[in-house]
Amino acid sequence: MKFLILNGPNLNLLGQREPGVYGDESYDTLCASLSDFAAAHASTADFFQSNHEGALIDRIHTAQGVYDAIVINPGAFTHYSYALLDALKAVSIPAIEVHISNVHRREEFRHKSVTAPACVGQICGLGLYGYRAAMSYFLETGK
Ligand code: CA2
Repeated sequence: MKFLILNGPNLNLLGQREPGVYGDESYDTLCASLSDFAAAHASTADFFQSNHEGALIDRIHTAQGVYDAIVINPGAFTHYSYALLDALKAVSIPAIEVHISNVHRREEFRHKSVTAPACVGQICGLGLYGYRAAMSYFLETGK
């Protein structure tokens, strides 16, 4: 399978701040381990992180016809970006939304995802393992 792993605002700071919430692994280490995981399953993964809504939307548009599955952590855009919702709906690539933290144990505004309705499902609270869990779903179900 060809995976596109998308990460939204501030996730480039992984491992540098708030380790109690987001762990101590860096963004680069996460990408390397997911790349290895994909390779171990005869698959590939491409990575894109941006702090800009439009850049994420552009990357989703150009993914059409190229990738089999999207794993996306939209960061705070999760809670209010109807533009990201529309972009995910505009492509026919199945997506899973991942949150590192358990958003339901946090502030009220994090309980609502406007982007999840465009996704097959949502994983939250499993730390960085959530990305692999999402990839495993696609690998095992083929959809
Ligand atoms: O739990 C998640 O993965 C979130 O998507 C992370 C977002 C937050 O706005 C969502 O409500 C839940 C924030 C990402 C911030 O990433 C940082 C990583 C390390 C240090 C500081 C911020």
